[in-house]
Amino acid sequence: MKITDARVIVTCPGRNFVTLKIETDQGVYGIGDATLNGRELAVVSYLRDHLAPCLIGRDPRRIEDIWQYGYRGAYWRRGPVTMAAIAAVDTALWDIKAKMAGMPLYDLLGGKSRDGVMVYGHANGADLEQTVDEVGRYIGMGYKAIRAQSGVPGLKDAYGVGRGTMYYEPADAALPTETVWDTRKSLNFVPKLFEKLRATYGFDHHLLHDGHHRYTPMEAANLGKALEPYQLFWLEDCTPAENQEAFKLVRQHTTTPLAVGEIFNTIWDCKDLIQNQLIDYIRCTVVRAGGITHLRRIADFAALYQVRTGSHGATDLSPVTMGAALHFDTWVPNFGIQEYMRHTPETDEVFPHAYSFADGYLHPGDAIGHGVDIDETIAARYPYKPAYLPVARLEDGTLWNW
Ligand code: CS2
Ligand code: MG
Repeated sequence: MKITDARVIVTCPGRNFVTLKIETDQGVYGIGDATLNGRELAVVSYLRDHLAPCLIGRDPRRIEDIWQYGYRGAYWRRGPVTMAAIAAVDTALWDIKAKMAGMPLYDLLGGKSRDGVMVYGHANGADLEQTVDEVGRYIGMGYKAIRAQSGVPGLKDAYGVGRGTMYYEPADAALPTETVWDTRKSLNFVPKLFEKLRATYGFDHHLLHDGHHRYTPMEAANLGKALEPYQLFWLEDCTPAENQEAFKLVRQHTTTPLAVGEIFNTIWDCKDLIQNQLIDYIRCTVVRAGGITHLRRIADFAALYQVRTGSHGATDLSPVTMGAALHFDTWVPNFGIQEYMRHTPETDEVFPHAYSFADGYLHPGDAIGHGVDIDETIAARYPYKPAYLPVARLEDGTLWNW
């Protein structure tokens, strides 16, 4: 069996997606996601100009060997561009293997560990009242877990506050939008939001919050402590994690569960966090962290330390990543939760998929492979459009973490 073609498809049904389609001499093809929000074309070139030509003629059944070829073989290891390209190849190859076996991918991975994948949705509002109402709306839709982000009094454009209600999309301009951040105002406000949420809806639902890397370790410790009475499912990205040791300080001060990992690319980015039990949830997902092959390695390592998974699932992860992640989530023993930000109907039309939402759970469906395809005719109607994530500055103009 041989790979005959590896083609990159770029489409922008409201936001940019980069998709790899690998074809074989046996007529079976596989699909992988390679989208890197705001830096899409770098991965297009990596795949089209560098990795795809090396795949032609290889045996697609040798997934592990091809993964190692992409990782060790480049000499230049890791990084978001390389790992997104490797992920796309790996995801497409698992799709092919599962189709060859005539199985849904979760069966090939080891079979179902659960009946449904608990997801969390995004409730966000311009202010406290609107956010409280939004959480109520998500509860009404059947969600068991809800992330709450709100506009902060005195701050324009706080992180996570969308323009619409269902389809929040931060990459909103042809050049980065500039937003303003002030930690003091946020620290003063966020505990009040969760106090109100618990007073309104009680303690039956899981509530989550994303700090989006904006706090220093001591500020994060302070926030975690202040949120303890409201029993969050997790506090996400409370501080940047390039220095994994930073989480030690946060951990010493709070029992609020900690989650991190959406911008990690390999097991090396989370090795110390996991083995020192400094986090509770590891949020790496398929496209960012080298595909199913590498994500499985991370999850198995995390299981030794009772760290559970919590795959990133924002709209910049295409339905292909969502489908693959759901098969992974259905199998992985140490599953925690899956993020679920809905794609627009235009995106769903470009990527026909077998997964579906019911009662707070996503189900991968029983299609063979990972169950997500790309309709190239519809995709061609939406050409690439430059779009960047915003940047954040402190009130005095200092560039901060968005
Ligand atoms: C966020 C993302 O989903 C999340 O938790 O942190 O929305 C993130 O901002 C985007 O994926 C960036 O592309
Ligand atoms: Mg996040």
